[in-house]
Amino acid sequence: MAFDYDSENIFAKILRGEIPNRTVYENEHALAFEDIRPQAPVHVLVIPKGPYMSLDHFAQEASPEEQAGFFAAVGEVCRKVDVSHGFRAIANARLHGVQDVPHFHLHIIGGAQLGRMLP
Ligand code: IU
Repeated sequence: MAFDYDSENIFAKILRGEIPNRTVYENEHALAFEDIRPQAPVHVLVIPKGPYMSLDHFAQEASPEEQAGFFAAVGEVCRKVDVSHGFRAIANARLHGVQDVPHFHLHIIGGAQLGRMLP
């Protein structure tokens, strides 16, 4: 499918420094920050710095360097926050995935026992 990135989305504004965020970790290719409406004691969003709207867009079109930088950031976030007992990583995509912000983000959720998602 053709991906149509909207550069006025809120995470693009965060990346441009137009809106503040509570940064957990940053490298050349990714930014990780605290979710403003945390669903658990740990709720961090990791986003690529490039204009990718969803996980499939990022996986199909980001360069190997961007993808490596993104996953390095995920690793650093997991080192920094308390997810020693485990966590959940979620990427909602588009309409059926109930994605609200159209810039790819991985939710890292943990710090407490989570409920089972799938039967
Ligand atoms: P979703 O995966 O697109 O459905 O989730 C978007 C998340 O972005 C959601 O958890 C919001 O609380 C979060 N968020 C944020 O951290 N800062 C913002 O300014 C906005 C949304 I708007």
